[in-house]
Amino acid sequence: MIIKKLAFSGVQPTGNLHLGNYLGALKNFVSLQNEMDCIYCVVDLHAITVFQKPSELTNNVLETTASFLATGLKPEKSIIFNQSSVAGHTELAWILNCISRIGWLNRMTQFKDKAGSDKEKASVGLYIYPNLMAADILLYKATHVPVGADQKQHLELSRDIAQKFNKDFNCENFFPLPEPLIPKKVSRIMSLRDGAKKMSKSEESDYSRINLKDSADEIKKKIQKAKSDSEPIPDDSKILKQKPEALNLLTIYSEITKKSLAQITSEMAGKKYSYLKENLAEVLIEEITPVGKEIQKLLKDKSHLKNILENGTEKANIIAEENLKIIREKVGLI
Ligand code: AQP
Repeated sequence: MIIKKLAFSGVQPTGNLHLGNYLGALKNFVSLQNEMDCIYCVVDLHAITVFQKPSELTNNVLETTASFLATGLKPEKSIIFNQSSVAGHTELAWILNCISRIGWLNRMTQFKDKAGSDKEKASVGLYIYPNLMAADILLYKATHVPVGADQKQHLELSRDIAQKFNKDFNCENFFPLPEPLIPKKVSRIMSLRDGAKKMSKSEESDYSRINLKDSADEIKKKIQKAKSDSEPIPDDSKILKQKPEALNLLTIYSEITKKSLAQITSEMAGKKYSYLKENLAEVLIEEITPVGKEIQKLLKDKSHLKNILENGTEKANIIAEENLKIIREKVGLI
């Protein structure tokens, strides 16, 4: 049986998109457009698993859409829409809630991280979020999912759920087992303040991340203040691995300049981090500020952004309804 390749991925509208989202996900989204059909979703229902101010959420949905377009997603090539506008996501999520096992969800590390020490106070939505993510992917029978490394475990759960559905309803290969597409070098960009934490929208300190909308001055300041190391840059990769903040800066530099990490470290070995930071700020400003300017420009015409989402919703809904009709039959729902 020939299965048509289809990519699906989502981004939460929880604030400014940052360099981690850009290198770990968005750049991959853009290049996949030339390889297969793609569906990209602003996952607003995932965002509300943690309280969002309603007016901020609305703005963030449009800003995430603008960020998709500014980084190179094309509505003529990819379906771009927001999750809550296609009701099939929540319907399938309910069905999958009944397939997924509590023991599987108990193993999800992102819930443990996000819920913090008082899990009793976390929303039920946050706990079952990975089932909704499985529904997002399986609703379109997606075969490939471009994501950062932090989503790997959720993707594995989606595969387990797909497999159990196929087995329970005796329909081998009905849901393809979605493959994660995780960029090797930049699968997890770390915080500029703490090399043990990933760069994140919800991290309190804005100095922990480079936002796509940051000005040249802000980028420069954040890179200058980024945690590095008091020793000069080592040429030994074993030493570098023990210095996560320094490794993070060199990895970002290597990705943006498209040179290998080995080449960068041998060029910079023995130099102070201030030298790397100067060069890094320069290449980041060149790469990121045009994206930020394009986001600002697109945000001036909100009705254009809403139109793009509406058109995408129409297209996504057709595929979702076709698939859901069969899913309902398989489950025995009339
Ligand atoms: N630091 C990162 N490095 C590499 N990839 C990353 N991604 C996120 N952070 C990094 C990838 O970006 C895509 C969209 O992520 P998301 O915004 O939907 O959710 P998230 O992973 O929870 O991102 P944040 O920034 O940490 O958001 P908040 O703070 O709201 O939870 C995903 O493919 C993700 O892997």
